[in-house]
Amino acid sequence: MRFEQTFTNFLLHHQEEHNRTYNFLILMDALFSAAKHIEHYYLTGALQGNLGLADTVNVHGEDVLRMDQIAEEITNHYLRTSGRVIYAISEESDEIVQMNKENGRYFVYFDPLDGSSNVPHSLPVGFMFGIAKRNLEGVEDEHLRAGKDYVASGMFVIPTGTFTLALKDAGTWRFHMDETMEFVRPTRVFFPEEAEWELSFNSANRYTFAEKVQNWIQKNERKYAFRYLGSLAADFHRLLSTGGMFMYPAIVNHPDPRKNRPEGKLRLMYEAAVVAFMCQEAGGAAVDEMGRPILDIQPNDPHQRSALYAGSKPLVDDIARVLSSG
Ligand code: AHM
Ligand code: MG
Repeated sequence: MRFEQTFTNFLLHHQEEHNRTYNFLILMDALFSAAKHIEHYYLTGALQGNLGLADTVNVHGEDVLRMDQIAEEITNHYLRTSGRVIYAISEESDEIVQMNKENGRYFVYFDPLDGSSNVPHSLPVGFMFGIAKRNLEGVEDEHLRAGKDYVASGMFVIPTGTFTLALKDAGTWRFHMDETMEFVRPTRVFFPEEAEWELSFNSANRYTFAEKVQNWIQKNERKYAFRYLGSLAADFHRLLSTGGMFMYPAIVNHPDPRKNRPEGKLRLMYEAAVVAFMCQEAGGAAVDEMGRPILDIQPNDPHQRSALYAGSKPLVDDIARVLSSG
């Protein structure tokens, strides 16, 4: 018979090797329970009528889908009952979601269903999260953490049964769901050397990007294949295997100036920094519209946005030089 190493076994060994507690395992168990339930509701969503609108708008003024609400409720339930979370920040909640102020150990920043335009089609979406730990040496002031202070970040690509987790100073790892819905076969991932690198961005927006970004695209795009699913987790999942660069630049030249997004579209704490942390642990890099490392950006607002350029280091370094030049 052939047996696969389970995620729990992998993490148990990791924690013991580094003389850590089992609290992180309990937190991960909560995230797995949430992901499996979201996966179930998504797989059955078309037949149950759960892939449509919920008749409300979120904190960002965007239409909320029924699945957004379901995924949010599920995740908050499992995080809260784990007893390990001080508070959570979710794309779907304006307010910080208070959980266990006294005895919690972690802060969790999450987007339970990222890539909303794919939902009506049952195509891949992401459940993305970043995790930071409370100050164990002194008073905890509960400030918003920059990506460099995360201890882990990860993403489930739903409903594909794949999961990727980056652990601080211990790599980015990929897992697959087996026939019992267990995540198994830890496989370390690194961005590959240039071979079949891909570029991934919404090409319909290209004339709305800053001129220097448009010039960079024009100069470089013919060297690479182009892929875009419109779901950050799914697009980034693919890039981790092929190498290349995902971009969501600032929108600064829209013909309708009201539609400009000079600060970018993606959310820093539970989208951009989550990807940037996985990039770093896989040997890649991620920067914002100024060419600054995403992991260095100190959030002032839980729902702050950022432009994102993430992927293979030589490509990201190249565009960072362009972005940071006058
Ligand atoms: P969402 O949180 O509303 O789903 O938006 C985030 C998503 C990302 O997953 C994806 O990379 C991007 O927005 C797609 O945007 P666009 O449709 O403008 O290409
Ligand atoms: Mg999102």
